[in-house]
Amino acid sequence: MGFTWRLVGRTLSMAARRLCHRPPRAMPESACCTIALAGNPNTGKSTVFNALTGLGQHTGNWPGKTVAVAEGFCTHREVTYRIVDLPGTYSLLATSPEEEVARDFICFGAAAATVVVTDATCLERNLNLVLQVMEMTQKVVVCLNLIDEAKRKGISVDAGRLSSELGVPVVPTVARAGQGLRNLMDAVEGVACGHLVASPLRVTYTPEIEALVADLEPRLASIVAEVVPGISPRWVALRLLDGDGALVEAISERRSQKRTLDARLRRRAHPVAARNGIPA
Ligand SMILES: Nc1nc2c(ncn2[C@@H]2O[C@H](COP(=O)(O)OP(=O)(O)OP(=O)(O)O)[C@@H](O)[C@H]2O)c(=O)[nH]1
Ligand SMILES: [Mg+2]
Repeated sequence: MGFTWRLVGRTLSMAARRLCHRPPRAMPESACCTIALAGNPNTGKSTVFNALTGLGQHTGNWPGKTVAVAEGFCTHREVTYRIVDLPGTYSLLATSPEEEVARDFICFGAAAATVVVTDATCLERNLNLVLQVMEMTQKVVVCLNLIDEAKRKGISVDAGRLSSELGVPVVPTVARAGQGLRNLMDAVEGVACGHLVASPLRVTYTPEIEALVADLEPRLASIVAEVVPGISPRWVALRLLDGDGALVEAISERRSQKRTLDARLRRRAHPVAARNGIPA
């Protein structure tokens, strides 16, 4: 179910959607939430990651894969974020170990926001992944990197227009010079805290696919909300139609693990509640 630029172009020219601003709801001081950095190879993800996290990074292989994932911490406006630098991928269809790791992290990593780092000199190619991430989750920020290179090549990108077309924040940066990173973290904070509510542009498929999705999506909604909150049931329905057995297995495995854990916690909480006079 790949995308073509024609589809992207047609979808982008549909009615622009607006970001909805809600009154700021402060995060508790020193709270730590996870932010994923995704993007095509060579778009500057690690440069953004290094500029944000500085020292104290940790790099390790993803369990069971020889794919490196780096993590570090960044404090912005008194909130500490765990930043995870994902491997570069052109898509999230899980056809390579890198795609699988990036896809699984966005799906199961409980990230408060995913930043998609894009190359402003070849945006067309990068928007494919942006749309795929937006299909998975609403909590997306687009980092429009390599703005200096784009300028050098005579390319200018209207970040405001792109943001209203996509329905998610778009922040221009020159990561190598550290430019725009404060704005990027402001947008991340807005999306992670929930005071910047994105309404990502939705790709519409053929009527046959849409009819199947309309049937599956409501039936998946409660399982998805229980096991992978924040992930779109529409995206899970599309993966089911794509025959993605590994994803279905991963979701059902996590569901049974969660239920076992919940039952154990209830059993442990029961005597404590009884001692404190709280009915079970
Ligand atoms: N001119 C310019 N170069 C940049 C910018 N950001 C990153 N680079 C350069 O782009 C190259 C690739 O940067 P990386 O940070 O390694 O890219 P990446 O996305 O992590 O690459 P992979 O991990 O291989 O997918 C490096 O040479 C960076 O110095 C920028 O804003 N402007
Ligand atoms: Mg890198």
